[in-house]
Amino acid sequence: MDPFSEQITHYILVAGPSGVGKSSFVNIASGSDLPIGDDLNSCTADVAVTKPFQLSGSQVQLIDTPGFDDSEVSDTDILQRIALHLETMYRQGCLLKGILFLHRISDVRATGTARKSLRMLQELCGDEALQNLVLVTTFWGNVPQDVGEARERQLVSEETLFKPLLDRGAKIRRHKDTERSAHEILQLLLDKGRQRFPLKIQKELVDERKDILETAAGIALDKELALQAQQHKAELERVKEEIAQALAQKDLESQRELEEIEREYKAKLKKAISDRQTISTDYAKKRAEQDDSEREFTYTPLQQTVEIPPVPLRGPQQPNVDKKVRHVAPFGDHCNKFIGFEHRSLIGSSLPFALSSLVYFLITLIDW
Ligand SMILES: Nc1nc2c(ncn2[C@@H]2O[C@H](COP(=O)(O)OP(=O)(O)O)[C@@H](O)[C@H]2O)c(=O)[nH]1
Ligand SMILES: [Mg+2]
Repeated sequence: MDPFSEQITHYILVAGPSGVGKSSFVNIASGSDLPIGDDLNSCTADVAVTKPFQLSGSQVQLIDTPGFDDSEVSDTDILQRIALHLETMYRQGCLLKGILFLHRISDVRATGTARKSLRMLQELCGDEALQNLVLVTTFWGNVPQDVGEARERQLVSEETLFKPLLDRGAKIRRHKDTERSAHEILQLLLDKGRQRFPLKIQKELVDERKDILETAAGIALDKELALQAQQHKAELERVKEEIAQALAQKDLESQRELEEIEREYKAKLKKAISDRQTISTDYAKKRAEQDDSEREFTYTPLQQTVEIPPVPLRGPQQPNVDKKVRHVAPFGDHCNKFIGFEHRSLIGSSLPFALSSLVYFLITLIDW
């Protein structure tokens, strides 16, 4: 039994790829007015928290997140934004009551993006928190019922889709795009006996003081970026060959078009390489900026107040070391872990990553 379940706000994270209906779900459930896909500047580029609302005697706030496939914002940026929010929340003594992962049943088959989002979710959550995960299928109105049901059967039985999550305690529900349906889904997570767990990334960043690139989600994303860089390089090689052919045939028009494509691939490759190199320092910078500014959102203060030392240092961006964070923590064990902070420099955990990134960069340059 969760001893704090009666007194606090229940925070529920809503995740999934772009366009699956996360912001729509959040709006319909909470009466909020977050921008959705049809609006101008549609995408939820940042994490957004709704105002509190009441649901069957509980106070709830939903946390809307951007998808790992935003056309404007890179995956590394998305990971940093979500991680920073989760880290801040944990430092402020709050645990999520649950997580929703939305999936569009109208998709003919699970896209690469859906699979990537699911992988990232697993790395962010870890196994324990999967007990508080609901996999929510949306867009049921866009498919015949029997087709939707067949796709649902595939989702629950496939090892690379929902099966491993369901095996570890996650649930699956259909969202009918109504307030009632959204509330029924949330209700599943609000059960008073349901224990709250820290997410894996929260424990990694706060308790274990890992660099973001050392976290399971950071490692998964790094692999993804390495793969992307490899693909861009292969594409670049192919375009170079085509340019050579166009030159030999004196086909000026094709040559110009191909050179334009070549420039695009070069830019993509450069971005994939630099994203891998800068994720740690960018995250430290974002964290320091947040500490130095008024926080956009503060999680509900809980019972016990303790002083904790500031965020541990990593990389060259050094937050103000004298600053004390006023921290309110409800869960004894974690409070004790918070108190044990000390600073670490780049020569702790980040050096191997910095070196491997440098080597990778040099190899890529030579190849290129
Ligand atoms: N047909 C249908 N459309 C939906 C549903 N949920 C969201 N939409 C639409 O899908 C688009 C993207 O929704 P949005 O909530 O912004 O998705 P997000 O990117 O995951 O936050 C918008 O045009 C919504 O109106 C649903 O359950 N059924
Ligand atoms: Mg959205």
